[in-house]
Amino acid sequence: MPKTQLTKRDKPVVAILTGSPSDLPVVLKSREVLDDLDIPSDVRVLSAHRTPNETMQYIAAAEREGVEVFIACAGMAAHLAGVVAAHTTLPVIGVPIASGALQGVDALLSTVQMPPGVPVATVGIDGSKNAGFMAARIVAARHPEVRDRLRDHLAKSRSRYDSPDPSVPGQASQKPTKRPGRKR
Ligand code: RP5
Repeated sequence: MPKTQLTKRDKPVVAILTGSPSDLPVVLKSREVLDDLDIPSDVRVLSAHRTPNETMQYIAAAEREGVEVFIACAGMAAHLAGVVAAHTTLPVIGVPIASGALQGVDALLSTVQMPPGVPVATVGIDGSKNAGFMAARIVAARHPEVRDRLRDHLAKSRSRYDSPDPSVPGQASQKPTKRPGRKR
């Protein structure tokens, strides 16, 4: 078990890969989550189709440098997460990105339907935030302080429900509402 507390300034333990610069606005949401939890990460634009050699080299280097989990984001015929999973035994989280004619449905199916033995833990279309949280949960297995930070985060998100106030957006539904009766 590591002795020191993990901070953003340490060597990356999460590697975030994405297939195109055009994906970055969505992809960077997972980095924000990791930053907020003080977990060091590295973001790279690398494509399974356009830069396959560089992608493989990066995966090998990241493993050597102490990365514990990969997040791989791609749109359309999304092969990036699968390619990462083929080259490492570390956990891989796949994020299907909404783009092109099918707006992420193609990427979702490409990412989630992996053959047995080469798993990709797939989040929803554009589910970059949840990829960050899932990566944090994986990192927390080796870093207990991250588990504490995740617990704090969950407690904070629960506290929004402590005193429902209908004047606050999103809380109005806590008021008992009349449901339309069945017409007989
Ligand atoms: C995928 O194709 C990328 O992940 C991106 O979502 C999509 C389109 O890429 P660009 O043509 O915008 O580079 O490989």
